[in-house]
Amino acid sequence: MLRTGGITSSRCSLRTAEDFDRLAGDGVLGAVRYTTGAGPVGWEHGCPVLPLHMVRPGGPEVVEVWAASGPVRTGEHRGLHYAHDGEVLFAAGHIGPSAGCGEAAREAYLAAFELVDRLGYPHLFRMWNALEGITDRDGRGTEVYAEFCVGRARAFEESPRPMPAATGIGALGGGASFYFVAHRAGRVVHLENPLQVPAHEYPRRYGPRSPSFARATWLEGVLHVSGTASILDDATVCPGDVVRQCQVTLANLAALVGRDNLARHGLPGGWVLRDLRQVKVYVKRPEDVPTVTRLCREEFSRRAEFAVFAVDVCRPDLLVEIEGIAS
Ligand code: 3EB
Repeated sequence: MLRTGGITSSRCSLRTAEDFDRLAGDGVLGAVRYTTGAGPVGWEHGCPVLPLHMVRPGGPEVVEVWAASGPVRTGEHRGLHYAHDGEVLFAAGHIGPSAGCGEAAREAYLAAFELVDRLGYPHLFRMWNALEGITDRDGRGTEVYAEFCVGRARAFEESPRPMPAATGIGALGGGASFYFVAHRAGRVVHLENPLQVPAHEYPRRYGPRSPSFARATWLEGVLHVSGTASILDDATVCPGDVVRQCQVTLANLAALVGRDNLARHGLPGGWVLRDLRQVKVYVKRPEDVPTVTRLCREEFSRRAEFAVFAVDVCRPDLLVEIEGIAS
């Protein structure tokens, strides 16, 4: 059964496809299928479900399920499918083809901002962006990810608000999609990492507009950790070396979730890597999956929910990206 406790217990869990189908929508706010093909956002058992093409043929589908804490209301708004329960709003949308997705990303983000404002869930606390061909270049040499960052930055400029924790990651198909969760009333604090330049302050050499996200977002005792990679200050370190990139990434995560960094942001408590209760790992080269899995297994708890996807990462020289939830 899904736990549908208050906001202090995290609402999101990783399930098998069979497990999710068995729920038949009971207690579900929304879900994301990390699956073998792309498709439109749809309704399943009355819940919004976003398919992301992240799994290769024959691989197991993973379903990220967001639990509802009470009666759910659903709707559609400018291409977004959403559900809310009075505490949390879950919404997902297909941005469109990823080549030249800047303007579509701007519109999708502005639609998202309008939705959270209108429904009264102003505290965006976590966003995910999946981009097919994320490191591909268009006819004029502009990278898909750079183009996406331009549109997203414009939306935050036109409708200013704090930037939440996020993931920006490759997908095997399906163009550009995104999903997010927003909270009605809880205390939300966005965190940076002392070992990294804030992403929104990255210098121009990484793209005309820097990425709009925080390194983590704390919501009432739950820490949502952004996709984290082998970046120190703003630079990729250990290019070509997946073991060392994984170690740097783990050290970045430890610094981000640790007591010192929480205190720096005026927050109580703190965590070590073994405390993370959910971990999602993205590995650029499929052949590196066993190595990265082994290194992660040594650091994270056996009890943590754990999923690994072989998909591209946003910089050509980044081999691994890891996100998670601590509570
Ligand atoms: C980085 O730290 C690695 O563009 O939303 C991580 C998390 C990354 C989110 C995003 C990108 C994003 O810059 C990439």
